[in-house]
Amino acid sequence: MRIDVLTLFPEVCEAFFSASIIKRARSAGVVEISCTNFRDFAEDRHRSVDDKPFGGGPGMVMMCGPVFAAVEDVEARHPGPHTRVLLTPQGQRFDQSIARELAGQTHLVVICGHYEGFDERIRLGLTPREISIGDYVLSGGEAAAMVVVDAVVRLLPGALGDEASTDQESFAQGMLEYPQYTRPQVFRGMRVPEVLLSGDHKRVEQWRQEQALERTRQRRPDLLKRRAQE
Ligand code: 6GU
Repeated sequence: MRIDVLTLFPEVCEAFFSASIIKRARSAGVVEISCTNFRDFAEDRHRSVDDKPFGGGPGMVMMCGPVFAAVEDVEARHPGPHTRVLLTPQGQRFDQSIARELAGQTHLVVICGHYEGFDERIRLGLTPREISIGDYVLSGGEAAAMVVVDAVVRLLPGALGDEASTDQESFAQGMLEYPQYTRPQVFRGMRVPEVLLSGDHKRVEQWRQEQALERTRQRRPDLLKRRAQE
């Protein structure tokens, strides 16, 4: 898979994509990620990427020119099917099933806005898939791009190495994770549950399932309802 992230803050995104699992996935050739600055596609000598809204009002609006030019440039340099993703609080709420869908694509072109919003013709002309990461306001799409790219990349075959698999994870199963413990067996009087020390894999598995179910029931009953409907 290839991912192009188009942003006004490529260094911020690049730093995040250079650590941990994403770094490893890139080194392993599982994903190619490139961050591009809209400002490199500005059309005036001030390198403008935003301007005041027609009709007045507060804040600045991302201009069409640099956004269209940046998208068209990365797509021309990497022909083939591409999936345009626009990060905006007005988009569809991101979840694990959207992450899985995006992980099945070959080239994601991720557009991060900043300022008060995008010129509407960016939506109309580029017809991107619009995604939000939740019901709160961020100052820009960069943090959302990191969230989406992280959730997608770790689903790509080979991203987690041979040892791990994502299909037993929280949300993949439509449930929260069971409690985990590591050394020491007793910490400040708190003991690791006996079953986990028993060496009885069947009992351990059963305990974990019960714990996951109970935790989901208490904290996220909505997930169980959704699971029942599927
Ligand atoms: Cl994708 N962008 C911004 N600016 N704010 C958000 C968001 C995205 N998702 C939730 N809030």
